[in-house]
Amino acid sequence: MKITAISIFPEYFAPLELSLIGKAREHKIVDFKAVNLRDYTYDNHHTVDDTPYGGGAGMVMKPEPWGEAIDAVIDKSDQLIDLVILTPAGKQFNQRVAEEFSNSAHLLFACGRYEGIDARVADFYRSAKNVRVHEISIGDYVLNGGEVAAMVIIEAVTRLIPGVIGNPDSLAEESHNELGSVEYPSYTKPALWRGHAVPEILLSGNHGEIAKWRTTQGKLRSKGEPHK
Ligand code: JFH
Repeated sequence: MKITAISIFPEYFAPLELSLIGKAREHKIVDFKAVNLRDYTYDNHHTVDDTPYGGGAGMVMKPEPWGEAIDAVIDKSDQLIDLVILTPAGKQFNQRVAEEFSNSAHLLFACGRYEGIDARVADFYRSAKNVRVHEISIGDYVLNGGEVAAMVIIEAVTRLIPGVIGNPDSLAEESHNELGSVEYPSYTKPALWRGHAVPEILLSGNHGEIAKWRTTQGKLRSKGEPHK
């Protein structure tokens, strides 16, 4: 999978070189690149923003640098591109969307700042060949830009790619997870810690009963109830 992030702060993506994606990159499973939007400005001040039409506070990102930067990515690629535009007004990201994105050949993240990107950028690429546009929010709160949201999505997506995570069993279990139903509480040694014992059933060796208990616990947990 190819992952590209376009941003005025490409340094934000330095942590992606580490840990999970670092391993995926080493093994050539994921090829990540951060692109500096200002490299696609042609004025002396490298301007990326301007005042909003219709008035109002803040600045809006100009469409031209975005068009130039996105075109450069598209022109270098012979694959179908999933262009993910981060916005607080987008469709909410969840595990299902993560699974959908994990099948992508090329994820391209457009990470805006200020009050976001001129809306015509999304409109333009919706009618472009070999591009699917996704306007995505990671939750109902407002961030200062799309970079952190893109990193959240990249982490959720890359761990679903076979070979990225070290433990294949843990993902197989999650794949038939009806969101929450396998979210049972986990325990390790010691069996007694500060007066809190591990639930006895987990020490029983009865795998059928353990599976049933975990299902019940997962359902309670997804309703926000504490385990018993
Ligand atoms: C982002 C920002 C929008 C709200 C015009 C009317 C209301 C501040 C780019 C994603 C999630 C984001 C996110 C993603 C990308 C950008 C800041 C945008 C407004 C705009 C205020 C710029 C925020 N899930 N939360 N936040 N911003 N205004």
